[in-house]
Amino acid sequence: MSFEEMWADLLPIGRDPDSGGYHRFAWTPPELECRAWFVDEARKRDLEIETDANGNLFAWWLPADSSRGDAVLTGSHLDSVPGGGAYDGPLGIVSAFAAIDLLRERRVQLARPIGVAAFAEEEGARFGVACLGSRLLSGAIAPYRARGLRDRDGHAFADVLTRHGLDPERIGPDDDLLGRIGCHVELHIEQGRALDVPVGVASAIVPHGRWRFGFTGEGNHAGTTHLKDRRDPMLPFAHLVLAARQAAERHGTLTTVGKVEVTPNGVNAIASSVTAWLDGRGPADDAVRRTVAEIHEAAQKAAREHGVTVDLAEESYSEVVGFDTTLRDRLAETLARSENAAQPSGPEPSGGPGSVRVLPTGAGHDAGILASRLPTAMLFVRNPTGISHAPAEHADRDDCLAGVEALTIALEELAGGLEEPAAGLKAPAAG
Ligand code: HGY
Ligand code: MN
Ligand code: MN
Repeated sequence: MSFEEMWADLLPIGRDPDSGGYHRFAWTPPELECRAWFVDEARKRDLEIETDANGNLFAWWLPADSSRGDAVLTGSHLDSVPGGGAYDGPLGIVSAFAAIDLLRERRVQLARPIGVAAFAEEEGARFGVACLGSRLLSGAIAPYRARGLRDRDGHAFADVLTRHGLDPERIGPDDDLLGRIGCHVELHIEQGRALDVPVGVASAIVPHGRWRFGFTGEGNHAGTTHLKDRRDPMLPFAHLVLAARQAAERHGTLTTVGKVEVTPNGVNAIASSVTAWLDGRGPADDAVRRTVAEIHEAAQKAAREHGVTVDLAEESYSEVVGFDTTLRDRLAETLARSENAAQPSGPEPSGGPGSVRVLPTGAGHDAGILASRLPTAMLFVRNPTGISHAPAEHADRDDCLAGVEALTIALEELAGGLEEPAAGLKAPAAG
């Protein structure tokens, strides 16, 4: 099954035929269909399939001696943001299976296992917490808090797990599983305009978080309630949105209010409450913290002026992630060597990490969460549109294949190592 064939199989799942955007929310039919695709591809490759207590999926290629320790994990996530692009998440998983195929074609003998992960609820689009599966696995979120998370229809995360054969009382950090993983390399589409060559290596993830603002006023009739008698939560909400942009400009950060829920959400009814989510990111923790504090003050001031109450909850926050420099440089050097090796004869190849783009990102990833527990790294694939979390997100076929080649080289560097058996000896069956 080539990269293109796998990609073609996955592409239609959960895609809105009108907008072209994806709606693959954790444990909903489209994402379950993606999970089934993952299991099918793993089975085709005789990989050992594992679902951890948190609902993260793993497919393991074991070395000939069936050892399980010090594994090199790759993969990404299958879920999407509402109306998301095709590449954010799935590119890392399809590339991982394609890389395993190439390693086998090249008869690479594993010195340690290679795993492909599909982490659960990376986008947090259903239960509100980004990287929920990897946060649970690494102990970055308390299990009781995760159990209580609810989706917009009121379904509790615990009940959804139960419905899919998992025990919500068993969710949480899994030191045994983490203990089997030596390092993690996630391949992901680059989500901005930062990469002008097919493949790059990540240096860091900037601090980022999401906050929920709840404005409570008084529902009333749009046609019979005088302005002076209103306690309309829409007004402090409007101040929040404008204050977010102004604070971002002041502090050199990025703020987004992309999700809002209005109750009762009627044309001729003054809202009784408004819930709005703020996504805040920036080059440094204090800049992000100051931005959010200023926005909160502005929201409180406007709420007071309109007889509305406002409450604020931090739903998730990730401090700056500096990827493992040894792993990062080893990947960069490996890719540089292969690039140079691949270069036609001509000017002396530059070699060394300098010849491979190393860049930070403003997007969060499971590799950023796992970085607190084990050495992690990321490979980025160029996105010519520079758009992500939207249908226009794109990676050219040649760049996707360059990403597969880079991942293959990286996995061989990290997990390969046994010499090809002497001619005539039977190569151990692929584990
Ligand atoms: O929101 C993010 O940065 C990531 O795409 N989950
Ligand atoms: Mn994303
Ligand atoms: Mn992603």
